[in-house]
Amino acid sequence: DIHLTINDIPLTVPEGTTILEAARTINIDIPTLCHMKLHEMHYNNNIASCRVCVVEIEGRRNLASSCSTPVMEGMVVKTDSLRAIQARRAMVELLLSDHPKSCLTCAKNMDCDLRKLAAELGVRAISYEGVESEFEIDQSSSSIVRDPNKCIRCRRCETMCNEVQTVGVYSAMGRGFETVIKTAFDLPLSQTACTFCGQCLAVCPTGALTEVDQVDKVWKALNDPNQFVVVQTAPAVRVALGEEFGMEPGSIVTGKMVASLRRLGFNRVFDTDFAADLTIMEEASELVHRIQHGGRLPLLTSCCPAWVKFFEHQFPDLLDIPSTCKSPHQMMGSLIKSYYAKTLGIDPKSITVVSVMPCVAKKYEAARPELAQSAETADVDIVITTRELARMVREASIHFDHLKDEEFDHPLGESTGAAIIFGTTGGVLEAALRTAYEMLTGEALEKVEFEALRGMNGIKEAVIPIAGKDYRIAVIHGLGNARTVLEKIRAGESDYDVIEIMACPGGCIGGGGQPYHHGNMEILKSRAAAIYREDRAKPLRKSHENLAIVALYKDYLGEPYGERAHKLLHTSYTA
Ligand code: HC1
Ligand code: SF4
Repeated sequence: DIHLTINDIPLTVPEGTTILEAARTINIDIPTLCHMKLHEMHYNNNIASCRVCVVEIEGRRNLASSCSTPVMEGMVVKTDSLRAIQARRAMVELLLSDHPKSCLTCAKNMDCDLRKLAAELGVRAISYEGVESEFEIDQSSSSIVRDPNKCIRCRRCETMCNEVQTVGVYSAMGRGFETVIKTAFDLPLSQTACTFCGQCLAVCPTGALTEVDQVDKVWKALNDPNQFVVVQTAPAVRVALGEEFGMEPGSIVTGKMVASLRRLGFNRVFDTDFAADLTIMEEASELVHRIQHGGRLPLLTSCCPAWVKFFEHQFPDLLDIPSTCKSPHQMMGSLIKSYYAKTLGIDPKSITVVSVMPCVAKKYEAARPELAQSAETADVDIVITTRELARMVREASIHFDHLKDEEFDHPLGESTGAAIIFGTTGGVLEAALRTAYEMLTGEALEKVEFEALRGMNGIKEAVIPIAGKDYRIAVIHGLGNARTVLEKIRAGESDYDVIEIMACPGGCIGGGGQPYHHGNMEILKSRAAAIYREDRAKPLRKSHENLAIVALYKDYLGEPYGERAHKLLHTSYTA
């Protein structure tokens, strides 16, 4: 152990701790811009480039970056000396000298770390005359907007994309203050292997990376008297939306969310959870079919669009192993534009389907042409993120936390506990097992929790005996972890039967469209805990017990994994 003092407070910390980490143990939060470290998720952006975290160390002439300097025996550190504060202020001024002064209208605005830091440090004027760079804004994709003019070269996006996701879209070109973060050959994002997972924008401290804003498109549909506007909400939205209105992470706001959507003027408020139950019916049937007919294993889940794009780009030789199930919100879109349009007697072209998702890749997914039933109308017309919904609620001056709980509309608003857990890593497979077990054994599953599939480990494994056979299961989140396992499958070195893969660390609760968690793992854990609370509180916890689903098969779809189900609920992949 190492003994030192920080601001005259004596403390003892393990060897190898940085000054930044040591200070946090005594509630001194030294500011940082580039630093990002999460042990469980293996994020580590430790390039000490922003120098905002500098501190004074007795006996040393130069200030030290606290994020990269390990503690030493007897060290005397001052984090709040005038010199340290002035140096930090100067660094922020320098960054601002080369930064657009458009804070008032910036999409990141209240969430921008640079703006917040300028305020906290009392930067009142910018004394450096910098030449502002003029890069083109990249609006080529349906998911992400890249404004390199707002980039402060912290390299967090690079770490997320290259190390955590192993997609490798970004790299730094040039040196020192001339550095710019570019895509390879400076290509627009739409022409790179970007999966649109949004993890880069989730950690970007400024407005350099933001989602494609579709709020006004929704307002337009809501104000069009010829459109019947239906909204659906993803499982993970209800456990995070409250944070946008100052509530504690892990608050469950399902009822208030539904109430706010009705206030906004949606004609029907449906639940993606209904479609998650439907996905389980299809995916569990597909799994059982493959098991009983000698089909190819492992089956890989297919509800995460960033993961789908990843395997299409990186593993084109394995396109026959992912499940053919569309993702739940796309299944819901298909049903609304077919079955439900018929029920209402409305032309599908006069129905606008809006999905509220924790994800920016869902915007790209909804625009994939093969997912539409006809060339004239998409199945899902508009996707907005959790953050965009929060903004609509604010724009409409709705006092969110005072809303009384309301219920989803019937029948596409009915769901079980199996559906809600889709929102966190491990949930899709746990839900699938609850149904597949009963399909394979014909017996009731008593204990519905599969604890081995829960938690934040990047790769979780379990062997689960069902009907006399052991099934090898893996649950993976983060695309880098997925690559590791996919390479084993490619090499014939893996014997899994079924694997769940989600692109974002934590699963959908950590999606790129969620309220910014600023790298705080505790927030993700609280959201996951809320998901499991919601599951426990549901009277039904197995997808096949959802009565609205049973009725849908009886009245319209026919058999699970049957002909009509195939036409509406399944898809195929292209390299
Ligand atoms: Fe997800 Fe899914 S769980 S992919 O994370 O399968 O986005 O929440 O809506 O479609 O249900 C996201 C979440 C979401 C789909 C479902
Ligand atoms: Fe990389 Fe994901 Fe960002 Fe695309 S969205 S650049 S894959 S981190």
